[in-house]
Amino acid sequence: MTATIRLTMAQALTRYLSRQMTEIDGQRLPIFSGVWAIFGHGNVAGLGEALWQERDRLPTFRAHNEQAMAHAAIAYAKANMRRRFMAATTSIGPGATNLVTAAALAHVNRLPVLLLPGDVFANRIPDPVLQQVEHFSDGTVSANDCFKPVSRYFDRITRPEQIIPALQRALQVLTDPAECGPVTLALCQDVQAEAYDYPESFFEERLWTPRRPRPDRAELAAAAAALKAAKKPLIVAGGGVLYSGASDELARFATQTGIPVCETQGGKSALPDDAPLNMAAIGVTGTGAANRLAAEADLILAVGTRLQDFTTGSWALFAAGKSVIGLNVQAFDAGKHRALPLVADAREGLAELRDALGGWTAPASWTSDAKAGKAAWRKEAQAVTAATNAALPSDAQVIGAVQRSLGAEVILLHAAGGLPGELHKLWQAGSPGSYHAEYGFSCMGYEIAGGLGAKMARPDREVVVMVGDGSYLMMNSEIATSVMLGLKLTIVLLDNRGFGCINRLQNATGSASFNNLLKDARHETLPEIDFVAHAGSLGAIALKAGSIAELETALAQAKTNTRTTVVVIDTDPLVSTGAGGAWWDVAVPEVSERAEVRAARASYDERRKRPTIGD
Ligand SMILES: Cc1ncc(C[n+]2csc(CCOP(=O)(O)OP(=O)(O)O)c2C)c(N)n1
Ligand SMILES: [Mg+2]
Repeated sequence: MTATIRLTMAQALTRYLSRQMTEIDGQRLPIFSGVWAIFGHGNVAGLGEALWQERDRLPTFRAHNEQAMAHAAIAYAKANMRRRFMAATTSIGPGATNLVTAAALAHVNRLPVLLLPGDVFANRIPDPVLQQVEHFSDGTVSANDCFKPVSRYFDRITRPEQIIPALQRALQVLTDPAECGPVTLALCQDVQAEAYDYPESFFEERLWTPRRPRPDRAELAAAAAALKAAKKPLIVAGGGVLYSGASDELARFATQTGIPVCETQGGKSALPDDAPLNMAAIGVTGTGAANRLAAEADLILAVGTRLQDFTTGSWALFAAGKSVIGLNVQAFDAGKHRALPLVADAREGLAELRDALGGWTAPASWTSDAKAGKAAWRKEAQAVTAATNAALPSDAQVIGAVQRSLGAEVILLHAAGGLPGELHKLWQAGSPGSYHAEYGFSCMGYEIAGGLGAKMARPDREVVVMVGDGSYLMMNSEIATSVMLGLKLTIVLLDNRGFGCINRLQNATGSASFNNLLKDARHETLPEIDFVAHAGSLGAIALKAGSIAELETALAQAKTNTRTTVVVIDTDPLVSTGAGGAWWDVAVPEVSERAEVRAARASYDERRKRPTIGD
């Protein structure tokens, strides 16, 4: 007879989670390092009690906002290169729907997170319970159905034994490099508390090791042949390079073949900025060095990238007639835009492709031209990041100060606003993972909570969050959690009094400044927000830097602080770096009262005549 143990569904869930293991650098570790929880009636009695019982093996962390706690969990997985994860549990109703944006963020970025929202009573007897969304024509619908389009796997647990297959499927998805993304298990609140005789074998420790699929022989041969025929090949390195731990192999590949490498937002820091063939950022927010090569290249080897529009300049960046090889562990990405697919793990794929190429190298003139372009770009970047006495420095000048004060080995984290573009171009990343950009969803409010997750993953590193005033105001409450948990962040807050980058985009598409900067929004009183007082009230050390010189002093001080430190600096909302960059397709109105919009539409139509390979 199978030995069983009588547990509630919630107890079975926490017991199972705590027994799933991974191995990193020879060390066996729990694959779930904890659960973020905000309790309500939908999870406190069931899952709350179970988490308490398991608290020594599976720690619980409390946050202030469900979306933010999921951001922390997602950033934790990203900073761990998807090798370790966290779960997040909420009550039903608003607690659950607060998680939906974070689920979408994890979905877009292909990042693993286990979401455990509470759900309504499976037995329906007390319906409608507090916070239940009643659907008039479908009794099986609850607010948690919102998770379906933004989860890689969704299940609703309406009987206690269902948790057995659901958890196994959850772990399969979370640990699969191709399928990887958010898993949502909606836990009916009565079922959380229901007991069942679970087989003891279900709770045996299980080791999960990452799968590294090797290329198909025919795809490999076709990719090698295409590369050998290329005169001007270019590598585009995406986040998949980092997640696969393929940085060393990429460096070897580039050195052996002489093919220059460009990095997407997700792929930045795959190679250190000063690696000889690293042309750094590509695309809309790319360097002049990378984008010039992209415009000339006859073959793009896209490694571990989703090829989003910021990378491809809405597909206008590349010249017509070039071909693409899609080296990706996910066939969906590998075959995008008529690419020759090379479905494989990035590290394995690059190594086998290098072998298949024998001693082939790209023409020497292409390689030396690339190196010269990089040197020229560094000079341009130096000029825009140099120190200044300007009363309102640019984002680029602030970035220069942060880099000079804190170096390349911090973990620099950002997500939305003008900063991603400037940092992608200008930040000189150090070792793999030192640059953490959430630019798949570019979600305002990811930054501070994400910093918290990154710090949990890498407590040995200084985590530096760069954030605009808009993003800060959208979500800042986890500053208090960082203080409470002793997880120190250095937060640099650039206050340009509004949504600077969207105001610039608005003007660039011919519209008047309207509803973005505070001064251009309907108001009775123009707000003077005291960010120093605000951050201080949450427990951080907070100070204002009146200039770039003061910022450098403040950051030197922040480095020695053991508590979260927020340094606020006023910046110019109208300036962004002109050097580098590429076109981005943002549709301009076809008819308008404004002559500026009509002119912008005319140049938009002109640009769209350029051939693209976005077919
Ligand atoms: C949650 C969310 N809402 C809206 C947007 C659209 N958006 C992108 S950047 C931005 C403004 C950001 O303002 P701020 O953080 O101050 O940065 P700045 O543009 O001033 O550099 C907005 C509204 C978004 N990315 N995320
Ligand atoms: Mg702003």
